[in-house]
Order: sequence, then structure tokens, then C-alpha cells
Amino acid sequence: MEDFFDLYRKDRWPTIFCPGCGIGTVMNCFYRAFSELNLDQDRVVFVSGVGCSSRVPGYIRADSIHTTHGRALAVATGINLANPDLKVIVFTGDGDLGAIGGNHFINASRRNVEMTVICINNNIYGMTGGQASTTTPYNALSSTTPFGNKEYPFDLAELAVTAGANFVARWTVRNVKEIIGSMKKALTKKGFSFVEIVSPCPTGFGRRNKMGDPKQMYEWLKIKTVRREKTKSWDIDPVDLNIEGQISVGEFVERNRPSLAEVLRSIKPKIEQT
Ligand SMILES: Cc1ncc(C[n+]2csc(CCOP(=O)(O)OP(=O)(O)O)c2C)c(N)n1
Ligand code: SF4
Repeated sequence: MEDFFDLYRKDRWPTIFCPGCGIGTVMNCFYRAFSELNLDQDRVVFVSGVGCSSRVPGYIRADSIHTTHGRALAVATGINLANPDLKVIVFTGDGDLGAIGGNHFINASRRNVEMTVICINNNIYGMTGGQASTTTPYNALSSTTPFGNKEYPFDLAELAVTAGANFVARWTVRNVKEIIGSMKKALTKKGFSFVEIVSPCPTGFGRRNKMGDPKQMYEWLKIKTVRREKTKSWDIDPVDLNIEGQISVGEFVERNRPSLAEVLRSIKPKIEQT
């Protein structure tokens, strides 16, 4: 890629994102990581489900497939197995990936399917008006939990680690340098790589939970963030991933298990002669 700006699909501007939304920051970090790696736009396929986070590929000048809600990883798996020479990159949200798409997420991690998944976790269904998702913090308000969420949230990054992904990192949108670094590692890693970015949704989450303006939400992220170097993420009970609790960030795992496509290609079937 010749120029950072070649990756923008400027004819699609302005974006649909609300003022103060963190998705634009993630998108810019991605542009930076992709262009610094000098990856070939013609050898990449972007895949997304449905949601504000899933809109990102629409602003990138490369081939992409906007699939149905929750099915991005299933389609991405098919693309990778059909043509392992293409780099498959998924943009998804916590609802798309952790709720309706949760089974695909666990199994793509387990199978170590070759793809990079970037999940923008804003703790809510942003696009559809603020319903609770699987990462909505305990006791948080949403349009479907008017008395506070009584379900405990998933820890998406830990889920990917446990299920077997080759590379897993989590940051918040405040950690721009670290996000770019982890995205570069994820994009060059063989197998399933996962980068979760905790991001503010002032419209669907912040407003209802009286978290102030977008600037105050960014301040909230700063106060809540704990580096993994200082604490193991399992020291933080996932139940604590709530508004009063903490968000552990860092690179959680890096391993080199062969990807599903590599394993399948190495099979040499023995044909029995009769
Ligand atoms: C099968 C199906 N069910 C539900 C919907 C409605 N829907 C669209 S986006 C969405 C949630 C989006 O949340 P998330 O993936 O977290 O993305 P965000 O908008 O927060 O970035 C839902 C429930 C749909 N489009 N298709
Ligand atoms: S609804 Fe939330 S996630 Fe969607 S664009 Fe607005 S602030 Fe961002």
C-alpha cells in the first residue's frame, strides 16, 4: 500500500458514528497498523456482521462482505478454507461476536482458524438503541435492563485465550499506541488472532448510565484500566467488569499452534488399493 490515505473510502464520508463514539479511533488505529505493515489491499477480505462496529469495513478501500448479524466468523471461516492465500479480517461488536455469534467465536478460536478478529466492545447493542449485551456490566442500565443488569458479563479476551486462539490482546480506545502494536502482531500472526478494544458508546450506554459526556467516558476508561503486567487478569473477577470495577488490558497470550487450514493442507490421504 503506497499511502495511509489510500485505505480510506472517502466517498463514504461522513461516517454514521455519533460524536464521541470510539469506533473512529479504532478505525484510525487499524489504518495505521495496516499501512505500516504495507499489506496488499488486493489480498485482503474484510468480513463483518451487523452493528455500528461492523460498519468499519464500509470505510476501507478493499473487498468486503457485510454478512448477517452474528455470522461474520462463519463466513470468514469459509473464505479462509476456500482460499487460504487471502488474509481475512473481521470487524465485529460485543453483541455480534459474544451474543448471537458466541458459538462461532468459541469454535473459531478452538479451531484456530486463520483470521484476525477486531472486536469493538462498547458493552451494549449500540445500533439498535441500547439493549444489554453479553458484556454489559453487572447492574448497568440498558433499555432491556431498566432495573440494572442481573447477568454477569463475558470476558471476551479470556474466552478466546481459553478456547485456544494464537494471539489475544485487550486495550481501551485510550491506548492508541498499544492498539496499533497489537493489531500489527495480530495481522502478522498465523492462526486465530483477536484484539478486543473497550470503547465508549455515549449514545446507547453512557447517557443511560449517567456517565457524563464523551470526555468523561474517556476519563472513566482511564481510571478503570489496569495493566496485565501489574495484575493477572484472573485476579479481576469478571463480575468486577462493571461500572465500579476494573478493566484488565494487555497482551494475554501468544502461541504458535498450526492453523486449521495448515493442518488440513498437511493431510495426505492414504488410498487403499484393493
Ligand atoms: C438476526 C438478527 N438479529 C437481530 C438483529 C438486530 N441487530 C442489529 S445490530 C444488533 C446489535 C449490535 O450490537 P453490537 O454487535 O454490539 O454492535 P454495536 O452496534 O454496539 O457496535 C442487533 C441486535 C439483526 N440485524 N439480525
Ligand atoms: S450508537 Fe453508540 S456505538 Fe453506535 S455510533 Fe453511536 S456512539 Fe457509536
